[in-house]
Amino acid sequence: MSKEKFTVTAALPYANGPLHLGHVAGVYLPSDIFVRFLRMNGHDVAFICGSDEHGAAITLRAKKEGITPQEIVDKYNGIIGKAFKDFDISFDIFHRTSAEIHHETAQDFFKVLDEKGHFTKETSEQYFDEEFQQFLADRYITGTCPNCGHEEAYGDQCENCGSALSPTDLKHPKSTLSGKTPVMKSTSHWYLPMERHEDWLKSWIKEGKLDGIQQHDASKWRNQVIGQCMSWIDNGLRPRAMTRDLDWGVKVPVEGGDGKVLYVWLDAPIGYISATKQWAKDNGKKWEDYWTGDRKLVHFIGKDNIVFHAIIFPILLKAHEGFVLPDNVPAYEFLNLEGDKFSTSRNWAVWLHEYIESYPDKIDELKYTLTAIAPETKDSEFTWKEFQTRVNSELADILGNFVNRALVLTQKYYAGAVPSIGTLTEQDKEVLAEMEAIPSRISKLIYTYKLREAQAEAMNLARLGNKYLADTEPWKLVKDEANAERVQTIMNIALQITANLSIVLQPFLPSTAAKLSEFIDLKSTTWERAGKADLLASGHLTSKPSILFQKIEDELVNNEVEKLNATKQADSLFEPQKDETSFDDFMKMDIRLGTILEAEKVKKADKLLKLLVDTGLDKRTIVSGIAEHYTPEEVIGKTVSVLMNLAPRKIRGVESQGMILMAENADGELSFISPEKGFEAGSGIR
Ligand code: B3M
Ligand code: ZN
Repeated sequence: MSKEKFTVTAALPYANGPLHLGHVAGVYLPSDIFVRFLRMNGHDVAFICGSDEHGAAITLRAKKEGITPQEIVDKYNGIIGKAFKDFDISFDIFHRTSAEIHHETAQDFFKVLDEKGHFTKETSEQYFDEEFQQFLADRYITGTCPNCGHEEAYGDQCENCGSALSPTDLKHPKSTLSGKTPVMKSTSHWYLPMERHEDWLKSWIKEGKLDGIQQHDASKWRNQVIGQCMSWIDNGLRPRAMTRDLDWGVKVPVEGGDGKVLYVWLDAPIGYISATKQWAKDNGKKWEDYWTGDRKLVHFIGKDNIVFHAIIFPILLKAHEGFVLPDNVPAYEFLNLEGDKFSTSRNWAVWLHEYIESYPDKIDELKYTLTAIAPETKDSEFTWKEFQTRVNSELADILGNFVNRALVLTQKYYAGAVPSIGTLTEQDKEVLAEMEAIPSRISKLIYTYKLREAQAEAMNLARLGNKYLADTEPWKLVKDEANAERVQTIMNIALQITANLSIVLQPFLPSTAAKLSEFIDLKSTTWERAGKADLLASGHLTSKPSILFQKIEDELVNNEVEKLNATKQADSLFEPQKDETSFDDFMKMDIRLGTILEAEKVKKADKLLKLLVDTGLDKRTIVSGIAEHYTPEEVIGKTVSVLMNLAPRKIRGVESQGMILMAENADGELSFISPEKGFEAGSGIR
């Protein structure tokens, strides 16, 4: 293939949580394989990523953790960035959308579209939370998905069925701020009238054509990508708001934009451009070269991001003018984990950074497994058992075994020097022909985004070598001096296969491939050389190998599965552990023992008791929701735990000055938390 220019992007992860294996298998690993392969083939590539630091995903998380959005994005940008580095994902840049250069780029982009008349300004009724006096961004509204009935769909999409939604599509909408049903209130926003773009989008997506000119090879687009786009378009494109009433994000840079920010799905994809600018600046390049001309722009994403990358972003790029449109949008389906969906809130996940911490020397083992099961065309599943099988019976027993045999025998017979090749048998010729054919099969698969099959094809070369040695049994032949030349030929071929492996495995298992090249001292490992039978000259010195893959013990599998099951059990009986709090925050709570002096029912409130409590400092009134569990008589005289400095609240007209702390078991029964020794009221609790 002639040398081409690629700009490859991997979806910008939200900086609102760590990465799990689903993200890795469906975006970051495949894009990395693709890019490594392109680089080995001498193409001009920029590999772009960064964290997506705006949008409600961030502010919601900040609220949950009780810290500022800036603290949230700093924290997760750090965790995610480090995990990518440790996992050896070879981005040219991992940038962030909170950067100054991004805000400028996104604002300029918006201004250009506005000036060119690509937006309409419309006033509409939007959901508003009256208790919080705030318009609700899509993510702040949950409700029932009209398509699949999932009860916790978000206002912009349903994570269960993947469909894109608008807040008003949801049945039984609820504000995630107050938990209440929001009301409608009017606000004005900039809209992208997507329906204006319907005609060209259709032919561009389906046939790759724009104004009759071929832009991309639509046969390389995945069916589900074209399918999802077409169903969106066929349902009728509508104007979509490109601004939001929020204070976290890129400020709307034109008149009337006060208090509004750019819609995160306008802001984030422009992050690819601003990241390219930063990278170009750092490396003395021109960023425009990476977004114009005969560049192939490729977006690796998860299936829930399809419409944003294959419809909305292309509309924006084209409307702005001067940008290439995507050449392909390889989207991945979802990865499940041990029979269930990955879930951050239920902690049903294998977190990448935790995996790396536990198994720092098993990076390629995970890469191999994730590529082998990648959800390319349908959802797939990760299990620890399968991980073990893939590592033990494929990596260790086939690849590791073959390489070890080839190199150890070479040490033993020839003190590490590559023997010369003699007369070839039919079998030798077949093996060499197969070795020669494999790299072009891999290429074809990678250029059509079939990375799973491509890796299997690379492993076939190890299988071929392993079988070749098992069939020819040089260790038996060597016992008879008369076979000396035959053994040399066999070992030469085995070593050429090893050398080829160090090339074809490189995109998939970079560190293993590097070890292989080191064992055989192979300097040039460009793809061009793959398939050749003369990669190692006779007399060339190889060295003693170390073990490439340790077998995975049952214990590891059992531990990991147990760890997951423990979260499930905890999940079913009790609430999951809350997010970390600081010692200082804890010390702000004033908790003491108090003795209940008087108790009476609150009128017309079945659940409430009004208590008079001696706290050691004073006697105060506290209203407590325990009336369904205790009668007034039962509680008088009890010494219990009291949260003293909770802001006073009026409950049913009675001011409550604190809170009685209660334990609640799995059946929902309540119990006071009373001292085990007879301590008096006023004793502090820490
Ligand atoms: N952060 C959504 C996601 O992580 C979003 C991708 C942005 S790509 C420009 O699923
Ligand atoms: Zn749904």
